[in-house]
Amino acid sequence: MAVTLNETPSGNRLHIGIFGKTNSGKSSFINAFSGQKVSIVADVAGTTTDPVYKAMEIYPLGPCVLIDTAGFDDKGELGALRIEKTELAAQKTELAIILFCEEEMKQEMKWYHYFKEKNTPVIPILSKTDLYMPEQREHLIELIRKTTGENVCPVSAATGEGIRELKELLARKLPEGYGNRMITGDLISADDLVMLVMPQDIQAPKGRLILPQVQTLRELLDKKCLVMSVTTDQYLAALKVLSKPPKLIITDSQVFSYVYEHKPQRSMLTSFSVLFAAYKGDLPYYIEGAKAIDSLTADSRVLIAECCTHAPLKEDIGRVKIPRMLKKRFGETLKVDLVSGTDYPEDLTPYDLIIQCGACMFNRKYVMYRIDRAKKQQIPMTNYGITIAHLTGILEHVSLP
Ligand SMILES: Nc1nc2c(ncn2[C@@H]2O[C@H](COP(=O)(O)OP(=O)(O)OP(=O)(O)O)[C@@H](O)[C@H]2O)c(=O)[nH]1
Ligand SMILES: [Mg+2]
Repeated sequence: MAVTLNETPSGNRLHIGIFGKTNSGKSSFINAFSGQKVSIVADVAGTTTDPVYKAMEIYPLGPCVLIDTAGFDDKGELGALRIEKTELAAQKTELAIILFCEEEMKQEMKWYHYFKEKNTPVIPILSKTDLYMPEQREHLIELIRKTTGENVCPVSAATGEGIRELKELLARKLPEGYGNRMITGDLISADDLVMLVMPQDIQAPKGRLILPQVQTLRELLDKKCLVMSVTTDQYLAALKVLSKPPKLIITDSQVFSYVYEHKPQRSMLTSFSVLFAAYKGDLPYYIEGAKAIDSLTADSRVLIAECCTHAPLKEDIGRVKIPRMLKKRFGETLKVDLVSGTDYPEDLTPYDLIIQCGACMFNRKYVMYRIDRAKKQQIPMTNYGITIAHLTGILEHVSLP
């Protein structure tokens, strides 16, 4: 949970991935599109190796992350590593731009189908249009249109042709429901009093708030709710001064039991993790996954998937708290493996359960990709907050968005 207000959190930005052969002009395109020197451009195949992630505001799209990737046709061992990174970028991509540059388009179409299968909108581009004679250009546009069944956007990074039109097209192609997802669902509406219990402990970044708190606060303000934020030690004092109980209390899941024990009867209670489980993932699957906790034994193996790569602190929730709770209940021999960042095993079958963090660093598309993989291999999956709520016996008392 290391994302803070003043950094460039990418979890809630529209991720636009740029894909194409080596030398098709991806990096030049991203530079022209952003009006900045984001990526290195060279007349050598394989210039871009690791994907480049550039966060920026694009009118009329709003906050986005542009992802420049390595070309498809990378060969050799290093090539395989690059392709792996390109695949990771593809898993995060919510809107794909594929650069076509010649009649041969086998790889381009492979990626086109990959995105279509995942319901990710794709825009095919004919790149470097300044290099073609008019008939050749029309011929290629028609060929790409016929093969993909999509309108083709002709673009030249050299002359700037097509860039403005493309931005408008992107806004029209936004993924369905994009920007409409609510963190708090219909739990509350205007004028409702909402209390946020947000311990600012050693885990919290100095002088800042973590992203889930920032996003929730912003949404509540936009919804015209009356919001009160307290640290855990001020929770009881705050309840005392209020003339009526809060309609909803949203708490950090680490102090869930305490907040539940002292909550006014009429107040609904939920946690940031539960809200984000629904916002970023598949809440019904997570709740089903939490039930699988009860069938764990001393021989079970659990995977904890942490998205942040922060230096682990004392009492770290994924490394210390959850493993301790599980071992206490099912025995010290229960095995817990932890992966962090974008590491996530291909083969999940050795595990009886996967416990995912709140994923504030990642976008919904990527989290859903992880859940999908767990579903395909029939492995139950849940997240930190829901695990804690289940283990402390309060999941049934939690209000779901
Ligand atoms: N004439 C013209 N040349 C272009 C255009 N876009 C890119 N180029 C040239 O094509 C070459 C490759 O461009 P890059 O942007 O590095 O291509 P890339 O797809 O990022 O290549 P890799 O990173 O190696 O996969 C460079 O020499 C660019 O100057 C364009 O719109 N018009
Ligand atoms: Mg490049």
